[in-house]
Formats: sequence, structure tokens, C-alpha cells
Amino acid sequence: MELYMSANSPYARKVRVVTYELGLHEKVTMTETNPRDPSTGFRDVNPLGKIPALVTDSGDVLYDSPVICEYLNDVEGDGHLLSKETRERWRTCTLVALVDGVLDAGMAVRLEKMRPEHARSIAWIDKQIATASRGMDTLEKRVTEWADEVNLGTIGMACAIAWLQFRHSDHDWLSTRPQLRTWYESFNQRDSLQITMPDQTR
Ligand SMILES: N[C@@H](CCC(=O)N[C@@H](CS)C(=O)NCC(=O)O)C(=O)O
Repeated sequence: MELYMSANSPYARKVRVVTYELGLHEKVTMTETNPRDPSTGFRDVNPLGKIPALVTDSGDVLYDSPVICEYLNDVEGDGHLLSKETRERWRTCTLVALVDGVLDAGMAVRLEKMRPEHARSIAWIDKQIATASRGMDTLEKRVTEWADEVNLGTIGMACAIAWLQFRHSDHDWLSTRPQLRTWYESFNQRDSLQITMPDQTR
């Protein structure tokens, strides 16, 4: 399999962590690409021009990150990162959606800040930060529910926290969320998280 990714994409990191947790990492070739560079040809792989995208051994192209994670778990792996039991499964899928929503809001802020200063909307940035903060508040309230679980949702939660701290370090994401901080400091010790740590110099 081939995974199109970049070292600092939090969505791609979720997939990379999942490959380690499922013991599949040696079966996946990591191909670094810049999704915003039209000259790479990546848009022929994913017409949306977004990483991650996975090319399976059968030549199918999968996107986006929740689809890839479920495929790796259900088809290539042993399935232990997403319960088959209905209520548990949808609870985890909703956690995946929540952390992806936090990331989407954080990503919208990052893209807005890449625009020339005169073209930026402070109101838009504030709205997205408020969305990310509400998501983080919900995680703070509910993190004890997932405290001992390693699943597609908790993996996403760790990747989202790490990325917010890295790309939006002007906000303090954890000091006012002590339960989340305690959970993160422990979960972050997993080999899969340590190996895939964002490169803070880029
Ligand atoms: N919903 C997508 C989001 C992926 C995404 O936004 N990736 C970013 C990199 S972190 C990207 O490729 N952006 C390129 C662009 O938006 O032009 C997923 O979960 O895979």
C-alpha cells in the first residue's frame, strides 16, 4: 500500500498512528507530497488535492482520513481499533467526527493566516477558534469515558491536541483542561505517537 502524506499533517498522522497500532507500518510505503503544489501530479490521485490518500494493493484510492482508518482497521488489520458492537461503534465514530471537526476549524484558521494580512478576516478566525475550543471543552468533559481506550477516536484526539499545540501555540489548549492534559500526557507516551511526532522545525 502507498500512503500520500506529509510529516506535519494531523489527518495523515492519524493514519500513520493507526498503521503502527495495527502492526501494518511495514506494509505501507509513505510518500511525502505537498498537496498544494499542482506540479506533483497528486491531484490525479485525489481530485480533492488533500492528504492523506491511500492506494491499496488492489490499486483502489481511498480518502479521506476516517475512511482510510476504517479500511486499515477492518480490512487490513485485526479490527481492534473500532468496536463492532453498535452503540460502542457509533460512539467512537462520533468521537472521530468531533476531533476531525476540531482539526477542520484549526486548519481553517491556519489557511486564513496564510493569506495576506489585509485579506484576513478576524471574525472568521475567531469563529473557527471558538468552534475548536467548544470541541476541546467537550473532550475535557468526556475524556474519562474513553480514558482506557485505544481506538480510532482516541488516536484522533491525541493527534488533534498535538497539532493544535504545534500550529496554534498562541492559544493555551490544555492548562484550562486538566483532565484532557492528564489523559494526553499518558496516551502520548505510546510508541505510535512518539514515532510520528510532528517535526516542529517545519
Ligand atoms: N477531511 C480530510 C481533511 C484532509 C486535509 O485537509 N488535509 C490537508 C493537509 S493537513 C490538505 O491536504 N490540504 C490541502 C488543501 O486543502 O489544499 C481528511 O480527514 O482526510
